[in-house]
Amino acid sequence: MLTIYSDKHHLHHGTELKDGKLKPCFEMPGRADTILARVQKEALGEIIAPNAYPVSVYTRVHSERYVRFLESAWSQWQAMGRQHDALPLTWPVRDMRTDIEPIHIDGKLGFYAMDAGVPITAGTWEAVKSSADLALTGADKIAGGLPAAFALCRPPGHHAASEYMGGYCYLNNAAIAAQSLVDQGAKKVVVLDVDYHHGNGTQTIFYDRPDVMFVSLHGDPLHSYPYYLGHKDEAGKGEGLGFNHNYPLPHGTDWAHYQIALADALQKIQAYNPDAVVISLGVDTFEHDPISQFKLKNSDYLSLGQQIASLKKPTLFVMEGGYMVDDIGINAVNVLKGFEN
Ligand code: Q9C
Ligand code: ZN
Repeated sequence: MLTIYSDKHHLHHGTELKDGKLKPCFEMPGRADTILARVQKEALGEIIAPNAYPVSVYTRVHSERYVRFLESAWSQWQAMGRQHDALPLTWPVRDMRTDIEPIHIDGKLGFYAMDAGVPITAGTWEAVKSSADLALTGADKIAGGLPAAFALCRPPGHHAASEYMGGYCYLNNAAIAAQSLVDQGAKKVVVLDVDYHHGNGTQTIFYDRPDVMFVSLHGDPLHSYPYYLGHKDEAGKGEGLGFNHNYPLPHGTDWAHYQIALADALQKIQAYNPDAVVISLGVDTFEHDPISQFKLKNSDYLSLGQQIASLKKPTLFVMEGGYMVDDIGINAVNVLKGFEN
């Protein structure tokens, strides 16, 4: 399988507020390095660099002012005389004004964020842009007739919506790629999200659309981040009603239980009969993931790949989460190997 990768992700490494403490993000450069090393070790296939795309491709799913904010946040933060990572600390909750964008950078950070897990540093924008470009390059390959490709994205994207960042995500790489496939002629695209966390950003972006179906298996939001979205009754709205499918699963879910939900999800996807499938590939469903609560084993990821292949659709894999750095290379590449066998 073709892999698309760039070293630019090294430009992004920051801190998050976790358990009441400022800590290095679990989402760290070593993650993509480990996955790349495994791609090479397993001789998965050719590895290419991404093309560069204009901001106008990102604004197909993100608002213009949000993308401009991401681009300029670090310089605005620095202009305040601050040198450490930019993090939000105030949010507009229920009954406050969200129709007026604050001018102060602290106001802007909370306005465009859902949590304090999205540090902005000197190199963040360049890394974020490169990550989206990996997914777009993959989408171009699929649109050009390649049956499958792997965009080794970092930072991840599925928690980012049209106008907010969160959970280590800034631009929604999978959504940008899915939209690119539509813009290149696909009539129907599915985003299947197998990251442990619900892909709230992707769901929200496509919630009222019938041409991009979102399907997600994830930790029940009653107990797991992102907490405020990802319930079973979220089915889409307007024209998009019936084109959103959530499978919230309990703590401790192992492959035996996971595959039952997966089979149901794949059946819905097959019935929809998409022109292409984008997989939001998180491997934080692993039994030893440090921040998640499922119990998948190394070999289960081969089965996951096989199951995805049974759809027999052009498939773009977009890397999302997975934090057991020693094993994420094995698990991500197992999905890709399982898909190809
Ligand atoms: N620090 C992905 O797997 N943790 N994101 C709490 C506040 C959030 C995980 C956030 C975990 C986000 C792409
Ligand atoms: Zn995740």
